[in-house]
Amino acid sequence: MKIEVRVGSDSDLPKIKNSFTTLDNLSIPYSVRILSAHRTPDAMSENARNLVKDGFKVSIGAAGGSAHLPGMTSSETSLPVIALPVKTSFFDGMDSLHSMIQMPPGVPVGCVGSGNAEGAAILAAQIAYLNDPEVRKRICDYRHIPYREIVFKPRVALINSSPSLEKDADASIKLLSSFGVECYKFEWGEKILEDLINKGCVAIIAVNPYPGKPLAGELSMKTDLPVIVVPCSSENSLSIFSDILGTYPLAGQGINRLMNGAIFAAKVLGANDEQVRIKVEEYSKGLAQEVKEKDKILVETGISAYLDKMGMKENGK
Ligand code: RP5
Repeated sequence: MKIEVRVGSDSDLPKIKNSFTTLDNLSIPYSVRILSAHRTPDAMSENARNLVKDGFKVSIGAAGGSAHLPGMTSSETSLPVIALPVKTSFFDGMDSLHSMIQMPPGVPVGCVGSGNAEGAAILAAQIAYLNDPEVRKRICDYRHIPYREIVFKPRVALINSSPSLEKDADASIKLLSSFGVECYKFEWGEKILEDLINKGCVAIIAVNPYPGKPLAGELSMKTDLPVIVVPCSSENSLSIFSDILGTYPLAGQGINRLMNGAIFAAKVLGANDEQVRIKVEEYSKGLAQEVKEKDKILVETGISAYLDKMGMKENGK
């Protein structure tokens, strides 16, 4: 079994039924668990830590309200975790989505729109079976999109037409290379899909700087290659979520979180390439070590000395 679906409560099950029917229609098996980030944190973490050993390639974490399940799961596994915000009675699931999406640097999830259970299932299938032509053909038939042969290599496309994220784009390419993943840069254009497939890319990171235009969403409707979208903006407007708020099978990242998009891409490829996965695992251990060292210094020196040492002003950075 390659796909796990975990819900925070049994009350989520009827609300994400489309995930199950979609996977059933694709004849793809999956395991379903009730694992709450808040009510059963130990069981939730332990199961997340065992996902790789148990043969899974991807997990869908569905939860509502203060929806920390996918983020906490991602903290405990090198596999990609798809965050499925469950619709709630007060804010139509926007509370769930906002609890999930803006993950801290280094620990990404791929977030779909609230209630987008079908999109989450399709995305999970596309990730788990990226290197399986037979299942890819089934997915393409189901989605009424043309099947294109690929030779699986850890190679991703980065579409970025946004100068404000240029530095992050270069840093992302460097980071991906340290994971053994090649990354080619592209700009948005008519023939983008053809161009990146011709280059041998098998996953796509798309920075979308155009509020209200779901460019990445539209791209995801033409291909079964996993598409990761990074909304990019300096404005406070919900229209920058136009990709994520649709019903597309997209792995949405936090605003301007391009590096997380790159790490999520590495997790997607790592699910299909053990050497990449091990590198991602080592990277996460390094992140944890950094935080532990900072905590040690803080405890030993106190707040003022710590802020001085780190070059941080007392009222912010
Ligand atoms: C979340 O709290 C669950 O994912 C669910 O969406 C919500 C409510 O849970 P119940 O009170 O219905 O069990 O953790």
